[in-house]
Order: sequence, then structure tokens, then C-alpha cells
Amino acid sequence: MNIKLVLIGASASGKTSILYRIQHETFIETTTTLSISVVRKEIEYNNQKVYLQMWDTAGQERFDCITPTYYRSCQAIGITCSVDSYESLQKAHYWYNQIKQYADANVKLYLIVNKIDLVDNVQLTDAAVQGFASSHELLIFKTSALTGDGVNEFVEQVLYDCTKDENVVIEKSISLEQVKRGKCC
Ligand SMILES: Nc1nc2c(ncn2[C@@H]2O[C@H](COP(=O)(O)OP(=O)(O)O)[C@@H](O)[C@H]2O)c(=O)[nH]1
Ligand SMILES: [Mg+2]
Repeated sequence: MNIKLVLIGASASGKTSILYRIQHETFIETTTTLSISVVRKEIEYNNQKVYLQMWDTAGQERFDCITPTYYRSCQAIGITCSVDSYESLQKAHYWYNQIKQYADANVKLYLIVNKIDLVDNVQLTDAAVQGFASSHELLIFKTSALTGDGVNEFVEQVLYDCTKDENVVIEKSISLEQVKRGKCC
């Protein structure tokens, strides 16, 4: 199955670095203009092959200029902010509203709080993060693209949430087949 995952959020919050970490399991120093556009990673998950298709911006978020097609047909969106920038959490409100306007209504949404390695430069309070996340029912993932902390947990959750729905659909269609063949009950 295919899963389209999109990361969106303040410029320099670490989207490109997180996607690079997911793809290559390492960190490279990026610039905000560097983007990796679309990358695919094949993952074996619960005995099924999952193609994770990850979309990165080319820095257009700096100008609040993301076309609606960016969100089209995606199953999961990580709204990204970074612990060293209070402004990045304020920006998350803007991106949340954009998503509500353009993305599918049943898209899975997550809040990624990145750069947790910057322990001496924390601007985001837990209360502010929790407040934002709970008001929009977002699961929070605290990550560091630099150290890798929390990144796998985020990917695991995306895989779990997105394959769960697919499996329900498959199960439903199987039982429908059984009904048709008269094998049900
Ligand atoms: N310390 C630290 N720096 C990071 C982390 N993630 C990204 N960066 C740095 O933050 C800057 C912006 O990262 P980038 O991935 O380009 O952000 P984007 O604009 O959201 O794609 C770059 O200098 C990265 O090296 C992280 O987890 N920890
Ligand atoms: Mg980027």
C-alpha cells in the first residue's frame, strides 16, 4: 500500500532534516532552501509492504505559499515546529487552518516538536504545546532530526494509523464477499 505523508510548518523548523533522517537514518546540515521534494521509502510493516511517499516543500512555506495540491490525497500530515522558536508554534495555527481548508477531512494530523536536542535554547513551554495539540486533537511527537530521537516513533504511529484504516476496509470487503457467497453466518 501507499501512504502519502506531508510535513508542513515554519521555515527552518526541520522538515527537510526530519525527512532526510527518515530516509537515510542520519543527519545532514541543510539550508532552508534545500529540499528533497518527494522521496519514497519501502518499509516492511506487519508483513505488508508499505511505500511511504514523503513530500517536502521547496521552501515556499516562507511565503505562506503552499498550493492545495500539496495536501491532495495525503493520508498523514505532520505539522512541524521547533523548540527554539516560539514563532514556529504560532505559525502552526496558520498551517492547521490551511490543512482544514484544503486537506481531506479524515487526514491524520500530528504535531512534531523538533530540535529537542537544543536543551539550552528552549522557547516552547509544555503548556503551550499541549494547549495547541489538545485543542486540535493532535498527537505530539518530540523529535530531533539531529540525534534521531522520536523520529521512529513518529513513523511507527503514521504506519499504524494509516494501515489500520486500510485493514478495516480490506476486512469489510472480505466479509462482504463472504456475504455474497453465502458464507457469512
Ligand atoms: N539542533 C538541531 N538542528 C536541526 C534539527 N533539525 C534541523 N536542524 C537545523 O535547522 C535548520 C533548518 O532545518 P531544515 O530541515 O532545512 O528546516 P525546514 O526549513 O523546515 O526544511 C538547519 O540548519 C538544520 O540543520 C534538529 O533536530 N536539531
Ligand atoms: Mg526544507
